[in-house]
Amino acid sequence: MKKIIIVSNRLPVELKIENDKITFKQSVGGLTTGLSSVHPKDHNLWVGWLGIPEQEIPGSSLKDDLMDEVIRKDYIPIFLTEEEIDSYYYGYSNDIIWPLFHYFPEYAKFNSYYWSGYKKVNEKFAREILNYTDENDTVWVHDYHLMLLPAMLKTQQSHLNIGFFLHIPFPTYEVFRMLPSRVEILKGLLGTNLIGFHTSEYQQYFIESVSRLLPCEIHGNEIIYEGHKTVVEVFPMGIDADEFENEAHLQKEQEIKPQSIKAEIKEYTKHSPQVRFIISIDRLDYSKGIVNRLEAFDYFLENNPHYKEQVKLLMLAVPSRTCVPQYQLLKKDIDELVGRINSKHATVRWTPILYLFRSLPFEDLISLYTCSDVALITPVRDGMNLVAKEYVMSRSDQDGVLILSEMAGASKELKEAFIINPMNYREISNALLQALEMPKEDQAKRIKIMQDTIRNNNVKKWATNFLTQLEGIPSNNLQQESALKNRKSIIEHYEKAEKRLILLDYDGTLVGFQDNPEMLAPDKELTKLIRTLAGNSKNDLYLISGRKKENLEAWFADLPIGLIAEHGSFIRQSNKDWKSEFYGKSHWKKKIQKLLESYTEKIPDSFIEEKTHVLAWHYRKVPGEIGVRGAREIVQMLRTRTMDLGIQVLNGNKVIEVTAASINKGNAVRNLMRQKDYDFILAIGDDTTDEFMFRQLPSQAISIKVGTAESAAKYRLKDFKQVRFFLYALSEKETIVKRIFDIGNENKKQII
Ligand code: ADQ
Repeated sequence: MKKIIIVSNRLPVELKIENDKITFKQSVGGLTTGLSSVHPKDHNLWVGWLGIPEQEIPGSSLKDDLMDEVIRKDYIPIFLTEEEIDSYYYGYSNDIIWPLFHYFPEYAKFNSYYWSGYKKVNEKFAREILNYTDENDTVWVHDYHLMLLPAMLKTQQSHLNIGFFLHIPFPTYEVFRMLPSRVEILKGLLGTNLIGFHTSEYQQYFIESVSRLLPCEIHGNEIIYEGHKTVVEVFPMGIDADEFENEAHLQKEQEIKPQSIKAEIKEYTKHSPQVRFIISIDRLDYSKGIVNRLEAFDYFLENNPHYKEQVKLLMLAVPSRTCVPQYQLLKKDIDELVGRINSKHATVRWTPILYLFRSLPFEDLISLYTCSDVALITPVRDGMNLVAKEYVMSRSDQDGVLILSEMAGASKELKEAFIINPMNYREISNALLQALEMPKEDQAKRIKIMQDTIRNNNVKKWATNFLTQLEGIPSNNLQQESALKNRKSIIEHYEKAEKRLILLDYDGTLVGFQDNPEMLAPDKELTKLIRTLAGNSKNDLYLISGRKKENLEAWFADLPIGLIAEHGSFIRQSNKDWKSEFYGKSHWKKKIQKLLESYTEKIPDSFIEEKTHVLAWHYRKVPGEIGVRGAREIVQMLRTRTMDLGIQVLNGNKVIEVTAASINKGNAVRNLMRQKDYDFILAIGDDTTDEFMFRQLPSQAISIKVGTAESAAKYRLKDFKQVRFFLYALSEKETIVKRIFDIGNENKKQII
């Protein structure tokens, strides 16, 4: 039976060791609730660290007891030493990735000790997980601590279905590129079949970083890297909406428990009934914008003195990473700032800020949410921010106002909040004023819409959506086998045949890509290879390309081969004249030329190439995303606005080509196949235009896709070097191949 293995840095348990006795209790939280329909259930497992150093777990019998207890609950603990915790957790995860991904590069302490610890612990997780996995299991890895793990698992067990969710922001390329180990991190993540982010911005930033740093193909939200496809999707995480709603209702009806926060609030409001509360809750972290919030509140009081003694900021800061100097410093700054603001505005009866530095039980949290007229949530960066959603769901009377930073992922969903820039304290102060003065009906309108949004995408749905999509993606998602691996049987077929048709694309198939394709004339080795293949009287060899006929003729006229130019518009049999295969008119060109020109004007370094029956817009010299975005727009416009022109759009490698709809390599090949009764047909190509050719071939033909994009071809080869090796293997005995390429065993392995 297939099982699901959840992996996160921490197991959702809290361990306590007292008097040589270990107790542990289930910790509650968004992730645990979200995954409660997955774990514990059906032998599914959850793998993670127990949260304390291995050295602190006394005695081996106690450790065995712990293991028994934990495993009985389908948890698999990872034991980490103090050194590992220091380098992997406090170091690489929290001192490099956390600050960098939250746009605090100045706090990132890049060093190789952290990096080697991170790799070591990711490997430790991989080793342990592989002890429990069967071939088609699903593994769902969570968060930034384990970004190398997916590829580590995939290399060992390619049939695993691996998903990854990042709970924090993925930064823009300009920030991500600072990471010294950026390429390794991306490669690690691309071991997954599905990666999830909270927002479409993080998704796009990730895709852009991959496109800039790795040689891969990107089709929309799919990345194909080294023969493996990763789908990149958006899954905004929700909360357990019912739980917050129910607890808030319950507290309204229940008697107030003595000594609870609610009792204290009631006591306070008895003496100061006019005071309205503004709530803020977060872990004490520099990404949460606590200082900005305090300064904005100070500004608000200064500029709205009539609100003195009328409002109180309830600021709950949960201790976090308290042994890290950075956080100790932040705590000191906040303590001082709270003191300064309180002393500046306080009266005998009133202090403006009630500051709690501690964690609170769930019921107390709800009491704070329900007693507060406004929630002031101002992170300078936040992956999602669940507190915003929790506040909204706890407002069972459908009142209250949410002020939310535009830098929190939640702002993309909660559009009825006051969305503010956390760096602009005037804007925050204005929002606060408007929130405090908003009529109840307006509050209700906004809260209701937000409650529906949150209910409709609760955390259980989030988990189900992710897993359903992950399970729908085949684990080994690019199925074709290497043509080299199958060359023995292909050669046998070739040798038996008497009439062979060989169709070879040129750019990207026989030669690599370059910024200046004019320079890609065939080298001596290639000319020799083509001559050898074409010299065999049983072979009809054609080069089939999108290039102009003049270009192909200049390079290949002397060889005994056929040439097909402009995607099939022209054909030239060996030693004969060119013949046009297309008799229509290209009256569409003027209109398309205009449209393409509007893009060459906007996008520097892009250019138009005019061929007889083709117009091409090239963007290979345009840096990064700009070209890709332009190409996307052009394709979209051409597809929607020029439907009546009878043209087609070919989306090639850094080029968009427009031709008459009836011109394509497939039609050209169909005509060729009619010439003779071929008993061996081989077609090799790398581009989307070659797919037309693959689709026209009979089922016994050998079709080979070069590269990793999806294809109708039967086999695959990695690059033009492999193509050349394969063609030599076809035309010569393999010993000769090795001699020609001077391939020792080691080099051969590299090529293959
Ligand atoms: P966090 O940075 O921890 O999570 P957040 O999303 O706000 O941030 O979640 C905090 C959780 O802790 C909330 O569920 C809240 O109720 C709870 N909490 C806060 N203060 C508490 C207190 N005093 N006592 C008890 N509980 C308290 C990371 C990312 C976020 C992302 C989440 C989920 O940094 O951006 O939203 O993961 O993906």
